[in-house]
Amino acid sequence: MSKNEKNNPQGIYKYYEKNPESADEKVFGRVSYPDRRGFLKGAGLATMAAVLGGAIPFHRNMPAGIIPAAFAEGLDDVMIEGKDGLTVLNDRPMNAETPPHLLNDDVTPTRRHFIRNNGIPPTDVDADNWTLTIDGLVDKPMTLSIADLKKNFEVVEQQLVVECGGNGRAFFDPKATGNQWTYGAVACSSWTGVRLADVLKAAGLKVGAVYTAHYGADKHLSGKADKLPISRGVPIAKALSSENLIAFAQNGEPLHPMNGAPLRLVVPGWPGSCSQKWLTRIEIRDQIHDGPKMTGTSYRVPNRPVAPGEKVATEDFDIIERMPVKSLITSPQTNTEVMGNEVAVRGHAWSGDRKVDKVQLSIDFGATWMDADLAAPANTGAWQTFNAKVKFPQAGYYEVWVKATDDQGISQPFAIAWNPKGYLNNTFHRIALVVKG
Ligand SMILES: Nc1nc2c(c(=O)[nH]1)N[C@H]1C(S)=C(S)[C@@H](COP(=O)(O)O)O[C@H]1N2
Ligand SMILES: [Mo]
Repeated sequence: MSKNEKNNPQGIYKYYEKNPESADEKVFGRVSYPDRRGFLKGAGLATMAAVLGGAIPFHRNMPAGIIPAAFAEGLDDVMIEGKDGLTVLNDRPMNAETPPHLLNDDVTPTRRHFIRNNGIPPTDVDADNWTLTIDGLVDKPMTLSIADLKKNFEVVEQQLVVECGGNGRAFFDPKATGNQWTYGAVACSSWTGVRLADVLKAAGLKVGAVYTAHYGADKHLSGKADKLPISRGVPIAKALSSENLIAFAQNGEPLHPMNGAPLRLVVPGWPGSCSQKWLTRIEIRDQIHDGPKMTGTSYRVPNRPVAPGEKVATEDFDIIERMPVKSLITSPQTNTEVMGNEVAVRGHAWSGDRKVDKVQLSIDFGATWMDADLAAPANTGAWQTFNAKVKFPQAGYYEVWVKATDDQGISQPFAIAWNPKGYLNNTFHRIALVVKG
């Protein structure tokens, strides 16, 4: 649903009127249904019953596409099977973010992991018969099943940050087109898989290898089989760094269908778009990859400072590589009341493929800052959790601001470095608190 529809429960009904089956598919996510009453069968029915708080005795009578009246409010919480509390920004393709206070866990539970889709996800995914092909500039092109990957390579589990390059776009002025992500197009799940580097080494990179090219099984929004929604890649040096995984499990379970089941890349610290979902092929190329969303101004920023709203020639854009230093307050939730004069503040900080050295908080609009306690990352590519006790001098309205500084001494800026496509907003996160004293 669009933002407008979200605030207007009628929207969902209109939307179902047009095409109930595709609405079911989008609203309830994973679908493999043989007939019109799909979401009322199997997992869909169970989910719905759980959400409604009881079984639906007459579910066989429910026409396709009917929306239980109980869903007219709080729809955001129930829209996507296996997800909980996500805010839907767009339904075609499905894009949903996580409110900051639901990202409070050190390791993001799958149900809280955001969804960023450029196309139509594959349905009827068969993990047992899934294959990954490695080809292009390699000595030994290969096609591997998931079982082959597990058998032939060391299996590792790592906590890895995935953040969309457009996270924070909603705060651009002038506006940038695209999904209006606020804070929650970021997550740090625990991923299990094999190292991309190990697989590439086994295939043997040939002299002249420059870039990877990633391909997935999702379809272009037009539905045309020969058009890809997105196919990005990374320079060989980045591909060979040991934190990148070809992952088949998320938090100890198969990947969520919307997070790329049954196989995906996880390239932490770089734009999420490098982490191809529903991964089927990695091609090694002798040039910078030129697949969809690699060229033009996609995932690129001007190579010089520009004024807000300035037009920038396409040749003046550079491909985004590492993501910038950033932090997020995940507790307390913004707009809560604080009883007493003290509150425990908690959150996470991360910086591309660097470490964060320092996290600071301010309650006086940036005049003074205090250091928070900052934990080490669980492993390279994980975010770092911070904690602080914040005292307020008197009752009243406060904002808590957070600022992280990485191991190169680079801090978050106060103001957005505006760019035409709305990428890389790493300004301070702020929460509002009313202190009751
Ligand atoms: N096949 C495929 N892979 C994809 C995408 C996609 O649309 N199709 N979206 C990318 C983008 S832009 C991001 S930010 C991440 C988001 O991962 P998530 O949806 O699991 O959170 O997936 C990336 N991988
Ligand atoms: Mo993204």
